[in-house]
Amino acid sequence: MPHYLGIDSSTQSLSAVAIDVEPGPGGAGPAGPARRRVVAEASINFDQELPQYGARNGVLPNPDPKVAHSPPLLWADALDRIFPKLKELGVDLSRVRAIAGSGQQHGSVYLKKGAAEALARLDPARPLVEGIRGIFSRASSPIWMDSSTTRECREIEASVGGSGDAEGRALAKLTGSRAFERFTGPQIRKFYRESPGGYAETDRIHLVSSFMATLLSGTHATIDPGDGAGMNLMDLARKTWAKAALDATAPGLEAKLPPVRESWTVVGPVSSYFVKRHGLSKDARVVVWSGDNPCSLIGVGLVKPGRIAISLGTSDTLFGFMPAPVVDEAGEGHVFGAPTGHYMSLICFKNGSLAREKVRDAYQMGWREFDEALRATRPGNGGAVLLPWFDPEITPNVLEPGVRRYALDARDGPRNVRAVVEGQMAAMFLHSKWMGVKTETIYATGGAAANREILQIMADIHGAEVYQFPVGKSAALGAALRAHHADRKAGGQEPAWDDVVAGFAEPIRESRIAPRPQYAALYRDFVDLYRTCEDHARHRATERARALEEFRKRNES
Ligand code: XUL
Repeated sequence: MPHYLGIDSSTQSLSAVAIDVEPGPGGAGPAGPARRRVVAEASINFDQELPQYGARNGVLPNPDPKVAHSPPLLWADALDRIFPKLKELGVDLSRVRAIAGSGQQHGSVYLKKGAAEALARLDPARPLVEGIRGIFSRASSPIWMDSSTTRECREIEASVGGSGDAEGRALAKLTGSRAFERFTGPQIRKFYRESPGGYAETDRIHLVSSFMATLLSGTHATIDPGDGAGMNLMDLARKTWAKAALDATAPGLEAKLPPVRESWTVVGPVSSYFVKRHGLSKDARVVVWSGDNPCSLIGVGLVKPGRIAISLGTSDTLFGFMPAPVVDEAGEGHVFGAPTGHYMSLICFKNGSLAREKVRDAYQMGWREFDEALRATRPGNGGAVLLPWFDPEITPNVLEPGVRRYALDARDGPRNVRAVVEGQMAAMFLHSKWMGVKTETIYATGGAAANREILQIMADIHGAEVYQFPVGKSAALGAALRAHHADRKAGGQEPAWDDVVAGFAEPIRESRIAPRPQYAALYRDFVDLYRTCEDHARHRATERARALEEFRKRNES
């Protein structure tokens, strides 16, 4: 039976999921669940297994909290090391028919002329990193956690929309998002401004996704509309580079970018390095990689409208399938391409798992104690609110980090634990309103989705039922499913997405967590209170005090 491989290059780790799919009768028909299975899941944690790159939580320490870069060599090294791990787990790599991948979004990799030639000449007897040390025109890669490009954001928005367009509406309409600090275009502009020589020396700018596909295939890979939309450079409707955005960003940029191609594009066969070093078949196809969120959309089976997913990972994201783009023109949301050829809506919170971990660690707890704290405290926390802005926040846009506590004693561990989770869930509820979806069901994924106490709070605050998934690595699984889809397309079939995801990306029925009706009114008040605290942190003290009083009057006996 052929294997399909999905690899997820994320902020703190690189993971792989290998699946088996036996074609139905005639090769194209739907295959039942019995014929589909996950063969192996493997992971490399950067801090634990590759500390020599000096990153912490996958990011290079920097005195400026707004700057977040990672070493691209670290990602390449992890890619080289995942194949022996899969082999150890019994995966016969020669049976892999196609590999697709998922990358943390927005991060960029800068390569000199001759990079592809160097990749074609790699010596399979030596580790990958030894052969690619010289290909970079910029040693480190700005990643999605970087928030140091506010100036460039405003410049790009003004250039595309004119000086009257303070909210970046024109750019949002064109590219799916107003300018965001972490997006690739503003990052490229900053590099061009601060290091014009380095920019001139750069022959190709890749996303994390297209860089990894380039390593695997030994040829410059294309970018798909899912990840391309996270750059503030792609015309969302046409799925091509947008001239106005390119011109606003840096001179000569188009020549440095790989072209945008559909999410099922086959980049080429796997390079001879991976064939000889790791025993992959020389016919194995490398499929264009996409962003982690577009891949997760597939990994949780969102190939039709009507449901949303929440991913609790390094970043927390909330996303849903969209048949046609509806852009949040002046807001905080994004529209990306979906790997099905449609669209997806998304909001992203930077203070996700790292914020939960910071609170856990501050009170010397493990996850068990964290859960106990959630069980021991009351819904609504007596009106205590914590704004979890340990790092600069993306949603809402908060550039000066700092945790804010309202009616909450910093020494009270259990209530702080509840406050961080309730705060995160309230923020998701509030800031997803623009999507206009009445959420009845949420698919939960990402590491923290294993935690049912957290999911209960999610269900209660959103007033929606929540489901878990058998495969936690939804981005890597989604990539494996994309590999399968692209392989069938390349073989002349027209696989239906429903069929592609069937038997894999299905929630566990028995995992259903229902919202508790007795807390519905309380959490409505809590969300209001949370909103006023957010506003207060942005200077609206009076309303917050009134809302707290109101909350207590109604909910405290
Ligand atoms: C999405 C975003 C993050 C990264 C890292 O816009 O910035 O979710 O993709 O996972």
